[in-house]
Amino acid sequence: MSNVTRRKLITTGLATAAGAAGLAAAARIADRYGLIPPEGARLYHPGETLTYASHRLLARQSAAREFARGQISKDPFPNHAPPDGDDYARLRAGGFAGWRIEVDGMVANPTSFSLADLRSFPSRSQITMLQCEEGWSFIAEWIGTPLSEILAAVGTLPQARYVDYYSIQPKWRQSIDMADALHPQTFLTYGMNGGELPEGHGAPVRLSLPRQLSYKSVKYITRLTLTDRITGYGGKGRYSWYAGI
Ligand SMILES: Nc1nc2c(c(=O)[nH]1)N[C@H]1C(S)=C(S)[C@@H](COP(=O)(O)O)O[C@H]1N2
Ligand SMILES: [Mo]
Repeated sequence: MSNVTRRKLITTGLATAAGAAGLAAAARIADRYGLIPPEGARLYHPGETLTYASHRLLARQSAAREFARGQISKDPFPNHAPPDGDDYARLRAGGFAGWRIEVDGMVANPTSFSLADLRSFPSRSQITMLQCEEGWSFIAEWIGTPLSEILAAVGTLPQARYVDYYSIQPKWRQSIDMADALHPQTFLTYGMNGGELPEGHGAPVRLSLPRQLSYKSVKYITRLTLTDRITGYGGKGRYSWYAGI
């Protein structure tokens, strides 16, 4: 091997090694600052990592756009497959008086909330866009209680890092991390466009997460569990965990 090709071989090798080491260092730093979504070690899943990292970096409080009342969509589309079984029908027939939202896991005071309980917390409204992963969207006013109010009331323990949430429809189980759970635009939503939340849109209560694709905005919420790890979520494989937009 001539000197020139040998030198070229070494410099190429060094550059490659430096590149790999650089990537590994970047991965370590990104991980240390909580910039890699917890869905596996996904520095190599650039889209997901980028939205997660930029949401976390952008003041840690990046907000979804809010719209004017006149921009509310005329015909919001309920992507609706009604909950099957008798339970939902029975609860609806009773005006949802018997509906409960259990909050348990890593909390000081596990609590079962009725809708009346929920309504006794501060009520907020926001006009935001619901954006489905399939490409359609609409703008609506969402009325509810910031999830942070509920988490404060039950005494979230410091080791809690995620909120798992469950629907009366078992396959719509999802999870978010504490940054999203405590975000001021994250609501437990019970009203829409000035009225009650319609059945098709998740009555009596759904999550609203306007910074994420709307499959995270689970309808017919029955339970929230605080955990220190992601224990599972619906649509794994088809839907990514974070889904930031
Ligand atoms: N329980 C439950 N939550 C759900 C769904 C569902 O079918 N069941 N669909 C999800 C999807 S994919 C979308 S796009 C939105 C649709 O919200 P909408 O019905 O209010 O339009 O709800 C999300 N939350
Ligand atoms: Mo969707």
